[in-house]
Amino acid sequence: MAFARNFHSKRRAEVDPARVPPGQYVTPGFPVLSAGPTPKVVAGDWTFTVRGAAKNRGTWTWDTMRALPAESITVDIHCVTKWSKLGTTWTGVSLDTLLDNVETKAGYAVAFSEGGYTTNLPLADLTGGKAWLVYEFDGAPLEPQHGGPVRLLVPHLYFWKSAKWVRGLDLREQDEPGFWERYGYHNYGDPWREQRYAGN
Ligand SMILES: Nc1nc2c(c(=O)[nH]1)N[C@H]1C(S)=C(S)[C@@H](COP(=O)(O)O)O[C@H]1N2
Ligand SMILES: [Mo]
Repeated sequence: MAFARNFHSKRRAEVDPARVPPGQYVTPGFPVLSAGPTPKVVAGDWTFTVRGAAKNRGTWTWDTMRALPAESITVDIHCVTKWSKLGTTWTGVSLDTLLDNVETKAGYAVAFSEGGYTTNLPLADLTGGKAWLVYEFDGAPLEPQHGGPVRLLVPHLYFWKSAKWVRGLDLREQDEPGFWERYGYHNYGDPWREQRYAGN
């Protein structure tokens, strides 16, 4: 028992509290949170489409996406159900790279996924080195339950904005709530301001 207590207090002491947003706890695990069943998405059939209010809309396949410059990033992630996971490492393509040739007046984007999940973000939160399309977690292909083959990663917002099985972006001049946002989750979702639900 004494060992267990020491073990836990030691683990807790290793966490830098400055990295944990208000109301969150740190988990060493990697919980799976999905609103429905895990869809079967085969990498060879996967496409990513930028559509909506833009010139130069485009579609990438697995191969054309993988041919783009890749980055490895290590970031902390924060779920609105209060778990945070520190120091997660992902590999993927920056949204800056994908949106480089997309000319748009749109201020907003709705990310859409295989299976019908959507989530909305200001376009400015997808650019400027803040968001990626990722296909590896911890050096291995992203598991289907975590959104493989490809998910969105937007670590500065609550993790529901990181659409799993992402298939594209709908660019919009007007903001429109996505799946959880329509159910009362906060429209923006900044974990540092504890924007969990509408009205927070
Ligand atoms: N397509 C899709 N993406 C999704 C979800 C979902 O249900 N479907 N859940 C969101 C929520 S609420 C969270 S916390 C994270 C969970 O990702 P994980 O299962 O890899 O931990 O995915 C987000 N992206
Ligand atoms: Mo979540």
